[in-house]
Order: sequence, then structure tokens, then C-alpha cells
Amino acid sequence: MPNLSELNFEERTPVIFRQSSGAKTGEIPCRISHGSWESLPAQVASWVKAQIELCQPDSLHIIDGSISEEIRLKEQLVKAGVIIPLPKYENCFLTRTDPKDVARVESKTFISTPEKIETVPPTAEGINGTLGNWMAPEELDEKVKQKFPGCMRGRTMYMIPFSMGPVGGPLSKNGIELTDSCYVAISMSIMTRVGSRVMDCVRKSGEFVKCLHSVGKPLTPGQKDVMWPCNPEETMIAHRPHSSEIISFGSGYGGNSLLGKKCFALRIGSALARQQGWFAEHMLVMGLKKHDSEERRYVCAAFPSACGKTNLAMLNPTLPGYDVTCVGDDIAWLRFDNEGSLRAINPENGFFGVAPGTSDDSNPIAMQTIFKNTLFTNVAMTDDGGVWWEGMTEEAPAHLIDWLGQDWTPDSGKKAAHPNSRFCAPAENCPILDENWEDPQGVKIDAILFGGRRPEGVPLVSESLNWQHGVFMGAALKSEATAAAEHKGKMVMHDPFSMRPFFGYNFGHYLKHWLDMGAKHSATVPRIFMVNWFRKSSAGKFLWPGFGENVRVLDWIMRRCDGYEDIATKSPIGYIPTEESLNTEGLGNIDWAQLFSTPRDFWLDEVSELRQYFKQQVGYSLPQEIQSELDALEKRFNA
Ligand code: OXD
Ligand code: MN
Repeated sequence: MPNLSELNFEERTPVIFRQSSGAKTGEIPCRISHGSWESLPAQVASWVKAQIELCQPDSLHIIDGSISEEIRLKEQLVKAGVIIPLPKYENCFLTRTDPKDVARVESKTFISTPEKIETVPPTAEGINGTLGNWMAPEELDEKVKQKFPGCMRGRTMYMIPFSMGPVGGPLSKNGIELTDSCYVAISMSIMTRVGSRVMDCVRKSGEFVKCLHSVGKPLTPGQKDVMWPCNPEETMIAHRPHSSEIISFGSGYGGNSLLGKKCFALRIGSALARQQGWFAEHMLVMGLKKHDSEERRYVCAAFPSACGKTNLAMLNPTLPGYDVTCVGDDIAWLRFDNEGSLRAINPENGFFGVAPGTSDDSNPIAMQTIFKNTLFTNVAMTDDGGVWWEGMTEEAPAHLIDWLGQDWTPDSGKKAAHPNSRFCAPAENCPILDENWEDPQGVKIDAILFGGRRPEGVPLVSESLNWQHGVFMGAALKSEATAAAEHKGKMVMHDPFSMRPFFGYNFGHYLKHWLDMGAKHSATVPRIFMVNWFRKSSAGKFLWPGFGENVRVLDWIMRRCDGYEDIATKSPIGYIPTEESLNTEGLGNIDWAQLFSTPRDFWLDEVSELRQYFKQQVGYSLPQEIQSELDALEKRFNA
């Protein structure tokens, strides 16, 4: 085990807590193992005190965000065997979860509002809704009463003040997560900005999203802990958008427990965004510059999980003369500024990416990002203290310890890394991080992309006819299923706006919000495109090489944004490139006809399937404009 205190860390955040303006010494509700109770603002102290009384932890550790604290916490976890040092790299560690706790659990994720219609659209009779789960506030109160009393006994509660977006920025928001998982505390310190600076902001604004998380496994005195405590039978991830609260129980994994990410930045975020006139979206943000042009252009892109979002965000362009930068790989908060430009920030501070499939071929930039200060979860370990996963190298090492901690050889007949295994790496490691990535005002967005894994029928790229048609494209988004959630197999599933698991309110109202915002800013809205890197030939082969070659598509998109009208022709599904307008030089045989065809039968089937989907899943919450777009699409195919 390396001596962590000897590692060369810079102190990141000074440990300053302002003198008492709030909490009283006499009110200290449990032993404080780190930080000072008196330094907490009164409204924070009163909420934390109530949660301590409910969960009954042994002690409270107030996260200050310093490097010395990080070292101590990691030392503690290494000693307990919860994280394993990876001596091959700099300050990297590996965790193995309980095999029953490996992904987001959508079926146990709820939004709680007084009225059901606020949360989910009305479904047709006998049809199960797939656009979120509602829970009545009284039922949630009851569940909290059943699950949380005493749930942190024998454990430390970590209090994590965190900021989504640059600390104090006009588009940023603060949260405080209380968790009994030290792994979560460390991961949150990578994925968000944490510590005293944030607490100072909370003190000034008085506003924060309340996030309570427990692994749901209290310890009795003297009871030995397990490596990955969790309680899958009792798992529940609940959100109260009206009071900006998140309550998560039973799972320590990813989006279930790192509450700044999907829970706050998307579910609570989207509900706040609707009220306040902005968007919280499951979108990457990237910059693209041609060497001979002055300006860097930015696009954001919504792809369902497992469609190569991180790969696109870190694209390594194969065409000479292009330079790509990364602002974020998963979430964008977007707001129209006073000039009417749509501007985006990445509210996160790190990458929580799917490891399998990441390689020097598929994402060389990610491979340069993830071997320093990174926490890996459920990947395999090599004999020289490194990591490995399927797809990382063509040939697997002769021996590994797999994600279950067992010896593994290539003939074991099972996967060495879990398909949803992850790296959790600081954004600052990324060699192509955009110079404006922390601009508190955000970067100006020129284009919005939607995309999914569509083996059939959907061309490589098409541009919407206008904003309303673009919103329809987002509403109609589908993709093959992912390992990031609990689904199995390769079914093509609806994932509108790639937000299906992440809507914080009724999807029909969400569409209306998009339509209204577009109408309000009609002169300045970005163009909207649909992309599909995954179309297959009739022989089952990918028609497009993808990865770094996707810059060719982005180049066409940017030229469209620059107003080049003659590089596209109108098809029934939108504008598609004219054959000579997309640079395919050096790619060999590209079957243009198959790649860009819009087969009438396929699209008429698509229309009727969408009609049924909207009817069954969205009912009267569907805005009339979306219905009209569907009718118009059908008409264009029948013209
Ligand atoms: C993720 C996802 O980013 O599932 O983890 O979308
Ligand atoms: Mn995601």
C-alpha cells in the first residue's frame, strides 16, 4: 500500500469556515469528527440536525474539500479494503461493488408531487407508464419513516457542500449531500466542486438542494462491515421538486448515490429550469474550430446512455485542420442570455464514464484523462496493479482479477469488467478541456444534436425544418437499450431527448416548455440536427466508421450553421447533405445511398409506432404542435 501522505498533492481549497453566524454549540446533535458545527449557517444546521436525529449516525464529518482531507479519507478506505490502490498509475484506486448494486435502478426512482399529472403524463388504460414514476407525498413520508430511522447507526455521516457549475456562478446551483458512504464523499469531490467555498455561497444565498443518501445498512456495536454495504431490496431514489429535496436509500452506485448528477442536475434541475425559464439536459457540450476560422463554435448533443456521448465529447478529429475541445460529456444547463443566444455550462466537475469499450482507438483522449486521480468501479485489475476492461486492448491479458475479485483468464468464459463499470476522473485531467469550460456565463451554442443507436432507417445526419420540428425529433428519439440501467438485451427503446430516465416533471409539459422557449427566442435559436452513427447495411455491417470520423458530420453541421444553404436537400424527414457536401475523402467505400436513404415503409411504420407511443404514454399532455409534426411527417411521405 503506498503511503498516501507522501504523494505530491497541491492544496486545492483552503480550509476556512467563517465564524459563527448560525448554528449554536449547545445544539450539536452528534460527535463532530471533522469540521466545526458552529460554522454552519443556521438553515443548514437545522436541516442537518433533523437528518442526524432521523438517521442517528455515530459522527458527522463536514467535508472541507482540502487535499489533506482527501488523502485521509482515501487512507481510511484503503485500510478498510474498500478501495484498492492501483500502483501502476498516479493516485488511482479501484472499488468493487456488491454484484446486486451495479447500475441505476429506474424502477425504484420516483418523483413526488402533490398531483400525479405534474410528474407523469396520463397513460392509456392498462398501459404502464415509462416516462417516470410518481409517488404521493404522503406515501414518500411514510417510506422515509420506514427506511431512515437509525439507518446510519454505527457509521459516519459525511456532509458534502457542493456546487453544480463554477462556484458562485450565475448559472450555478448549490447542494448539500448527507451520506453514510465515504466512497460517495470521495466520488462527489471528483464529480462536483465541494467544500468550504461552496458553504460560503450557501451562507450568502441561503439556497441549497437538500440531498440525503444512505446505503441503508446500519451497524450494530462491534458488527464487522462489508466492503460494499447496500440494501437492494429497500432501494428507493426519490425527489421532491417542490422543496428541492432528494432522498436516496439502499444503493451506493453512480447516479443512485452521487446525487449531484442525475438526481440534482437533471431531475430537480429540469423542474427548476421550467419554473425559471432555462433547460437542464442530458447533453454533452463540445467546441469545434477550423484552424483557418477565428471563432470556436459549440454544439450540445443529447444521446441516450451508451451511444458514445463521452467519445463524441472528446472526439479526436481525423480530418486535418480541426480542433475539438470538451466542455462536458453528460449534462448541460442552458439559458438564453440578454442577446437571445443560448449559452451552456457543464454543471459537473468530472467524468463518470462507462469503461468497457474505451480504448486508444475509440477514445484516446479519455485514455489520457483517466489514469490520474481516478476512482474506478467494477473494472478488472491487472497483475501489475493497473486496470483492464473489455475493448481496452484487442487481446486480453493472460491473467486478471475480475470485477468480482476472482481470478480470470481469457478462457473463463465471462466478462472481466462489469458492462457498466466506470471511471470517475476529474475534468481537469482532460487534455482537450475547453479554455472556457468554467466560464460562469457558459459557451454560446450554435447547434443542438439528437442521436441514438438506430441500426435501421435513420440517416447519418439530418437537419430539422425548424425549431418545432427539431423538438419533435427530440421527442421521437429512440435507441438500443443500455447496460447503464437495468434493461437487458438490444431492444430499440424510446428515449425522448435522452431524458426518459431523468425527467423531473411531466414529459408533455417538458415538450411545451421547449416549444415555448423556442417561440420566445425564435430569431436566435440554434439549429437542431439528428445524427446516427450506428446505421447498419443489409448485411449487418456499420455503414459509417464513426469515432474521429464524426468530425466530418460536425463540419457539415457547422457549415449549415454558417448559412450554407446549397449543401442540403429537403427530404421528408428534414434536410440531408447533398452527396458532394460531406467530406468522405479517404474513407474508402461509403455506401451513400444506404447511409442516407429514408425508406418510406420504415418511416410510415415509425409514424404509426410514434402515434401509438404518444397516445399510450403521453395522452392529453402531448402538445398539439408535436401531434401536428407527426401528421406532417406522414403527409410528406404520402405526398
Ligand atoms: C450515465 C447514464 O451517464 O446512464 O451514467 O446516462
Ligand atoms: Mn448520462
